[in-house]
Amino acid sequence: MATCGEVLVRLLEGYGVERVFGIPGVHTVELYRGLAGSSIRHITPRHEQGAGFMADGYARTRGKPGVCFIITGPGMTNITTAMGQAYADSIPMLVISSVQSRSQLGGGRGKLHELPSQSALVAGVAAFSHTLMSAAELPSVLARAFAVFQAARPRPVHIEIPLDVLVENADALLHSQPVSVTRAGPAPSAIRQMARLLATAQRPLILAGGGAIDAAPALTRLAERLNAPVALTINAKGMLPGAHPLLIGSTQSLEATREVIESADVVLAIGTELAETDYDITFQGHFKIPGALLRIDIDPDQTVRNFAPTLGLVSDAQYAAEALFDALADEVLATRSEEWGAARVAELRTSLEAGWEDATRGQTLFLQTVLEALPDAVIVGDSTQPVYTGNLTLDLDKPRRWFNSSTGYGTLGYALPAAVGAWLGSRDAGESNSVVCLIGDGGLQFTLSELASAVEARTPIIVLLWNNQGYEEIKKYMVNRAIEPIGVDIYTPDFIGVAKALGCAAEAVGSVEQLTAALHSASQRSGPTLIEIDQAQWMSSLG
Ligand SMILES: Cc1ncc(C[n+]2csc(CCOP(=O)(O)OP(=O)(O)O)c2C)c(N)n1
Ligand SMILES: [Mg+2]
Repeated sequence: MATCGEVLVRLLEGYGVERVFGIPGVHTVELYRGLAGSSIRHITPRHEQGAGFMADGYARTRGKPGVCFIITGPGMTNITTAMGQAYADSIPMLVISSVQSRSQLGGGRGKLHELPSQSALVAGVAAFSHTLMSAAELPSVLARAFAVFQAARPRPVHIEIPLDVLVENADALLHSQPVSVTRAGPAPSAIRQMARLLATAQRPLILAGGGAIDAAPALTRLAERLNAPVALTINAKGMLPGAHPLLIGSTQSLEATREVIESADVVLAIGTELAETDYDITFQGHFKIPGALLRIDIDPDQTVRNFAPTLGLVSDAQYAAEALFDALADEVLATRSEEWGAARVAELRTSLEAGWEDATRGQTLFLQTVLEALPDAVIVGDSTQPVYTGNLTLDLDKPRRWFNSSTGYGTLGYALPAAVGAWLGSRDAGESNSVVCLIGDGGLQFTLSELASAVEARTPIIVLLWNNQGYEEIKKYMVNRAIEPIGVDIYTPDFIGVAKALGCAAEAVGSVEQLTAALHSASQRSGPTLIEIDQAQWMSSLG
């Protein structure tokens, strides 16, 4: 006989799942019965938040949902933060958990791991949370989950399986097949209208977000045909390579870039929320789009949130960008001023670069040193100084190579477990990128124990620890508001000693040369390395 738990594992294999992240407990052992004989490999973090962040990093490099097996109660409350980050950044994640037996749901009897309503608690950070009331429902609820991942705005999905359902006989389901759904394409009439508006525009401009990363080739052709400058969100970085003459970068929160966007007469916003962490990171307000606004998004809600469009279109970004490019072949383009397009972008970039402060320059040099030593690196960032800087100053040559928790939900501790997941996802995708975790001394202390998971999973991630002995970003906010700093000068341990004790290679570096040498050695290892950079020492080494 096959149990519901065993059939679940087979169905997940059918959907192409290669890894699950989880910490087993008495309530989930039945999820593991089918795992040993399957092709799915299990990764054990040290905390369920780590499982969620690993699944998130995995999804971003693999381009497939990250899957977690989680115990009911504390396991699920632990993973909700990671689900919140994935929800905010539209990352596909499947969280499968146990829950009390059907007859005891909501019983309040004080059973082990019991919550009043686990599903209600998790529903706020999921596309949906479903309680499987019989094994027979399993194929259809998995089909719903994968329909979200394949064809809707990707987000976490939670399926909880009552303990008695988990062991139900599910022989009848052994031959169920995975279902596949194609994303929606654009309505031809809307494409014609948008193409007409873009063709008559004199100063068109494109704002692209993480929802559009698979549309990179089509969008690049479109931008080139229109001579339209392109601004990318953090999650879209790399859609246009750094040297592309139409690439503005990701500086939408800065005044000079805002002036360019304000002078555009038609703005195409595609796969972007137009939200605070990409367009107003210093919380000043005043981001404006006075031109006609064309919005394309897979999520109908998102075509109208934050900025009402002149025209909104619900579609997959790639299909829409391709259709727009084709439709423009039938249009005569308005004569464009020579001062627009590449010329305007070059002027903007020169003026922005002239204004970077010393700290920004020093941290940019730090990031460039990393990319020179490891040109293919995927850089997974936390919420720390050099990540904020890179968000503004760094351009990548491919998408899925720069992402961090400074955006969206903004969770400290993300980068270490997410880097482990990203390394595994990169390997499962058949790529051989180095994976770098860029994290502060505060952020690292949230998930430091995941260094042990990285050792165990044999992931040779390179953890770059930016140490300034405190929560510097928050200290700055306090000082700027004349609040006496409290709670921000934290005790920082001997990270090198801790990392070594956890089984990692570790060293401290203080200059460009030392960093380059340390990165080269780290990239030769089969396990993780921690490289500590003292902020003050780094800045003074630059003279
Ligand atoms: C879970 C969580 N708690 C608190 C914060 C608030 N917060 C944002 S940045 C920051 C400082 C982080 O310190 P560190 O990682 O050392 O980076 P630094 O600012 O010093 O470069 C804090 C406490 C947060 N973003 N997430
Ligand atoms: Mg710090």
